[in-house]
Amino acid sequence: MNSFWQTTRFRIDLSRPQVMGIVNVTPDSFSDGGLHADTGRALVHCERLVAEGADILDIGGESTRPGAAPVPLEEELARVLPVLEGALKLGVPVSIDTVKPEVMKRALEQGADIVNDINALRLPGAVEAVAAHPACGVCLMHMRGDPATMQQRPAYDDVVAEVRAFLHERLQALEGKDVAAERIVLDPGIGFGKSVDHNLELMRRQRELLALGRPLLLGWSRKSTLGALTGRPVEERLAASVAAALASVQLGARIVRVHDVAATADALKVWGAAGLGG
Ligand code: HH2
Repeated sequence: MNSFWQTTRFRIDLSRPQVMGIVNVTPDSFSDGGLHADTGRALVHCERLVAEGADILDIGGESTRPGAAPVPLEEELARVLPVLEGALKLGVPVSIDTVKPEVMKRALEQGADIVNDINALRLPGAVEAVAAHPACGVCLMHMRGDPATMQQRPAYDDVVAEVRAFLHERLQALEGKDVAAERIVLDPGIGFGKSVDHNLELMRRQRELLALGRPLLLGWSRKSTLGALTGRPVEERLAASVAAALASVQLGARIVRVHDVAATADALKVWGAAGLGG
């Protein structure tokens, strides 16, 4: 397994698990909608996450929670580009969380390090936007359907096999455009067109996805499957989220995408000191 993730400015060493801190510049995200919805507050949040130990910042301007309304291109650009500009000065890799090729292009022109696409670059022009860049990193995530409909009775014969086949196909699509494998990480997309049982099956059998030969990124933070397991509302899922991050690292993930950076970074330090998850 390659233990680096090549991105625009940084070759990220994955020998230590990386904490990707979530910055939602949205009024309607599922757990923190509206909290960082203007540039100034979003940048304060970025600085705080870096101080808390974020290795990577992930900036998104469109909520992907089930049933979320789509955001027009100009609105998404207006939300994310000013935050990206400030975040790029903080000394850590910055990722842009978008499905729109035009947002990817503009963000990459501005210097973004990584494109994180929950749609795995399936919109026309998205693969090309990444392939036109010499070195940016990319995260390809599995999603069944789209955010408007994805939680309506998701069904699979074998969720792990189907996620794996999908990610394999997307990896090949990028490699076919000469995007080097070391720029790419993969994500099974917890909660995106999956039932509680599907998500837990993906967790238990996560190691099967390592056979694709690329590092895994996992995003369990505050998600509803953790609510189903614990009976807790979204604002009370810190312990469950940290446990899920540790479990995913133990099962081979190299990047965890989280809201609660300080708690996750601390837990991973102890985990690492115990010789686990390395
Ligand atoms: N989850 C969310 C958004 N982007 N990207 C990746 N690679 N993996 C994920 O699991 C993932 C993601 C959803 O979480 P959040 O950003 O907190 O909520 P919202 O989409 O409502 O803004």
